[in-house]
Amino acid sequence: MENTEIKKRIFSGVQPSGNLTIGNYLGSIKNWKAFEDEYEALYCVVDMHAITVRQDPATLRRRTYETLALYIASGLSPEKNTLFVQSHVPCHAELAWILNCYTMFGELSRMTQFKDKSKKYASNINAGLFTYPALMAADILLYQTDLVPVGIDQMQHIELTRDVANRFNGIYSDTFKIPEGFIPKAGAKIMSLAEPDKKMSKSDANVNASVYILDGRDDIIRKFKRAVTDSDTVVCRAEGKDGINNLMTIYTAFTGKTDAEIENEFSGKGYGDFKLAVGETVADALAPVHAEFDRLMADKAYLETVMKNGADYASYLANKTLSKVYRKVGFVQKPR
Ligand code: AQP
Repeated sequence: MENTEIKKRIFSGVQPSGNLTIGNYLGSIKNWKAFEDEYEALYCVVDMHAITVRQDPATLRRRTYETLALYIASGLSPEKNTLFVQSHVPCHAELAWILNCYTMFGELSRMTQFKDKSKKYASNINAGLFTYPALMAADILLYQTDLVPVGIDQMQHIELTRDVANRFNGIYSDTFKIPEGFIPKAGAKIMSLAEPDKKMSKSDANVNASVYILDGRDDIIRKFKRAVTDSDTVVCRAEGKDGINNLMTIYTAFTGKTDAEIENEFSGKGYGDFKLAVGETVADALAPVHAEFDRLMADKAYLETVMKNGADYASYLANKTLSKVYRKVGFVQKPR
């Protein structure tokens, strides 16, 4: 259904590049439901971004379905939100090419995600990894997006999107809405349980560093029990206590409790009690997501209907922007 009430528009997405972590959940998906009534929202499974790192084709296909199922299992209604797969809407690739021509080499070279991933995947530093932000700018700008809810790690790409959009608008007159990033209050950056000075990532080779949304209860609790902390014993937020700070952030994101309330709850208790409480809380919160996920994955036909409807509507919106862009840059319209 087209946005006839002129609600503000939201766009966001997740790469099906691994098993989704509670970082992806708390930094993005979990917060999306709150926008459902106030905004018109589009959420994409960004499979084209995922292939900037080598993916096994069968696994990528499975994870694309799983990511869509997780969106719905996390509470997003396909009736109220447009849920779709990026490669089903060719306008993303088409606009990305154009934006590549308005994004500077120097800008892309400064992106920390590119620097980090070039180190991590040193034998496959492909051009797509480098121009990833131009594709992300296309994702966002195609829908004349107002707000992009993301974790902190993606803010640099949002800034670049704004710069590219302003540059294009400056050359050709207003074409793109300038989007704002939206960072959640709690959970904007969840750290690795094994190396708490590093972001938790779905592609981390150490499976104990990340808690996956679909981890079973026992695994979740075990991973939190093993979480790296420090030699202190008092549960409180302080500089140098990266591990405990991270666990407090996770606990807050799932319970809404403030730091003072957590410190009070665990005063006189040790790290062991706290880690167990965090593990149990996370496992309890994710149990209904697991049940709904299993139900959805058993109904591929339903997921495919959601995908198709989502892509049809997204294509309709995206084509409007793309044809405007084609006109502005001077492409000749194909004769009818
Ligand atoms: N650790 C995190 N804490 C909070 N938010 C996070 N996000 C990712 N990790 C954390 C947010 O999740 C959304 C989807 O991320 P993405 O799949 O587009 O890519 P990413 O940021 O590169 O996430 P990963 O998990 O680290 O993936 P890989 O390992 O494939 O690179 C974004 O909103 C992101 O901010």
